[in-house]
Amino acid sequence: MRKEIKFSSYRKVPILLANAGSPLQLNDSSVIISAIKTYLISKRKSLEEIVSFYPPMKTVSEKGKETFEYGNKYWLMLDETETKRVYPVKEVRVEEMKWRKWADDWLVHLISPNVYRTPREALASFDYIVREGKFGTVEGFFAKYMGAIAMFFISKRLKKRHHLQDNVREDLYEAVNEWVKAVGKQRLFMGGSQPNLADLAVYGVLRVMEGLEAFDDMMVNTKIQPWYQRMEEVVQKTEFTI
Ligand SMILES: N[C@@H](CCC(=O)N[C@@H](CS)C(=O)NCC(=O)O)C(=O)O
Repeated sequence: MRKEIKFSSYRKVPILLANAGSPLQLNDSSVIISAIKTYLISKRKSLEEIVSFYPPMKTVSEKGKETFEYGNKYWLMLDETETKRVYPVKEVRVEEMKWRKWADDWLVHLISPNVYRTPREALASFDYIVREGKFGTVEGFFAKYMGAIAMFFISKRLKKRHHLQDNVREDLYEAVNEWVKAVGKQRLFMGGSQPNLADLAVYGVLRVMEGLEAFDDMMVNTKIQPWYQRMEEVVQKTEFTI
């Protein structure tokens, strides 16, 4: 909730607070992932040092709206030996970056127009949000109905802003099939026998829709299911190899 992130000048979630000697705040899911992954590979570097490699860049629009973008956000800060170990060939690193960016710049924008597509779907989405969130009974009731109505209309604006097709499901189906094609038949994940950060980014976006009509439609109408199931198994085991 907004009141829970009052302490922060960065107004979006996720935010990661790390107790790294002095408290440290990391913003933006891709920066968080790049920083943690760098930290796990290169234990010599402190988290403070790593975070300094992802500088925030603030832009202020004509209307005075502030937005943050972060430098190097898909780049892991590795030395030569670490790079050779994690990315035996350069193409693997380039491919991972390309698809992480694709997940952030395109795939993620398909969620809202799809899960708030109709008033019924918008209500189902908010029913889920309210059930999972920390809402009181009255607060939850209002959040559900007001939220669903607001997001139904906002999602139409987002649909226009990101140039989605009239039938927003089509964009979702095309996107996930494009992803499945990029992974190909020769490997289990884009990362090979284990997921890489591109697999993780795509899984993270799609997982948000679980339990909703958009997710079920996607499972039935695309080729994503086998890869998604493999991801689910690996993530549940929490056995990521570094
Ligand atoms: N690129 C950012 C996007 C963060 C983002 O847009 N978060 C949404 C929720 S998923 C949010 O906090 N929106 C509130 C707002 O924009 O005021 C990331 O991946 O972390």
